[in-house]
Amino acid sequence: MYELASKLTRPPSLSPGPGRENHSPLFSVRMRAAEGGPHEDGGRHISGAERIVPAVQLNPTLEQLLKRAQSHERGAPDFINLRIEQLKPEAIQYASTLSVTTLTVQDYQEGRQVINLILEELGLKSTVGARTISLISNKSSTDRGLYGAWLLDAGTGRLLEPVRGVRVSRMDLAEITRSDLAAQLTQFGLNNNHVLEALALASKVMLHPASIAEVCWSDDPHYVTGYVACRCFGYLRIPYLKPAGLDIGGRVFIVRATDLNQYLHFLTDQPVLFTEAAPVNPPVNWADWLAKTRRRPVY
Ligand code: PML
Repeated sequence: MYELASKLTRPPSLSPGPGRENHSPLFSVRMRAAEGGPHEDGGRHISGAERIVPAVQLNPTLEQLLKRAQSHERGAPDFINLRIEQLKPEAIQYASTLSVTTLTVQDYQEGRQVINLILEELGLKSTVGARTISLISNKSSTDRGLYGAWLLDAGTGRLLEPVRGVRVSRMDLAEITRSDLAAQLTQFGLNNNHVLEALALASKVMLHPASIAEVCWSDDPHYVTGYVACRCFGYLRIPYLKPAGLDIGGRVFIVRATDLNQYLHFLTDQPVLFTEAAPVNPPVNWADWLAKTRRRPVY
């Protein structure tokens, strides 16, 4: 089991990450694409991605992100927003990613039961798990405008503002972390953008003490894997969480009572660069994992 050490303010002990060793400025590059107009005007979400790169990487990064927006299996966007912002060096937080473990399941029904069991291990009521799964699985495939995560109150299971969802922004893996993770993930055939980007996002969300857990599965029709992330168990991948071919997926952050504005500000505005990678563990059957897991009621 890997417990993420709190590294919100501590500078990284190992790799400094791109830009820190030569003091070249870092830029946040964000892409979001939709069909039927911008997301805020009700466009259907097609694709989104986040990078933090030094100036020399801006051109190739823009090219990669544009290509991704234009070649997504969810469709052809008629709205693409590419945004570049220079980051203040002192504003960037450096951190470690969560550890990664794949819990094997037989099918998506079993996968969804495992989500419930993990959330119960964290001390959450079964109604919170049920509400989380129902929110994601009942999201309409034509739901326009919603492309961020829902926030759910950990105690009541009630949806919090903004009900249209929050997009987590300004996080990336430093090059050295990307290579380290690529080497580790390759051993298990998992070195792909879905895993790397979801891991960076979940690791950022879990840096905030109000975050108790995140549950997500992809809205890409042929990507059926999802995860539960939390600080004590790390990033727990579940290979099947929906039937293949379905373009319904989403994210829910289960949060304790907190200053919501400050929480949203952290998720959307705080730049976080992951300069260390926690271990990627071998896959394990979910029941074996659960039998060896110590209950961690954090709520
Ligand atoms: C997404 O890419 O839309 C979410 C992916 C979630 C699971 C990624 C993984 O395989 O770990």
